[in-house]
Amino acid sequence: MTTVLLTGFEPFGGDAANPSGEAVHLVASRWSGPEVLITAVLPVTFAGAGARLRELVAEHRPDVVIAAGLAGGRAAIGVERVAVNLLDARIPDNDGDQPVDVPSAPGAPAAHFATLPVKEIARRITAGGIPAEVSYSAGTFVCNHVFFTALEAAASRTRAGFVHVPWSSEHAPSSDAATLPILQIVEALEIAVRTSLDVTEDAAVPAGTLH
Ligand code: PCA
Repeated sequence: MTTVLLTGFEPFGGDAANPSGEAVHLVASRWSGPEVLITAVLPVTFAGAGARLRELVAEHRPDVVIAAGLAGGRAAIGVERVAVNLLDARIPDNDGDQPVDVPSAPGAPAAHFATLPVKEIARRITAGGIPAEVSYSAGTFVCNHVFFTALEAAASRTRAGFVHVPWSSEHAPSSDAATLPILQIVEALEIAVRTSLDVTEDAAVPAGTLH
């Protein structure tokens, strides 16, 4: 049985809501298979999030792992391509921990690439009328840590990656914040999952940035 693990996060940094956590609940409630979908909402803690993700991967042995998180201020869905082996927290996590300049996984390589078809995912989300792009930095906070952990923990047959989402329109922190309706965030994650299951060769199109 093909299994997908899709995770989101709890609220953090003073926000009342985290659209990534809300969206994975909604994806689960709409899921009709035929693959098994496992969803979880991770704590926004360096100590807890990576460990929980490792447990979920060990328990369910997923074929696809997609972790999602909030990138407040971004206007588009960001399909992350690069996870760095670095924790450099600009704010404390929900435990009050603020690691600076320590590795996500001591002894591991400096970076890992997502093993999802990131360009095709961004292309299909955009084709669905939802703004999306390939992103080349997932930051250095808990999301990047979970992204790096997913790529360390995943079996070689497993495809793993990370999707950053904007604030939801329903819980915008201010009236001029960049947002997307939560239903578009849900649809974007569904497209990311479906594309990861169906597409083995990524699209050979340019998606990089000039700076
Ligand atoms: N976003 C944060 C951590 C949890 C989340 O949803 C990040 O981008 O690191």
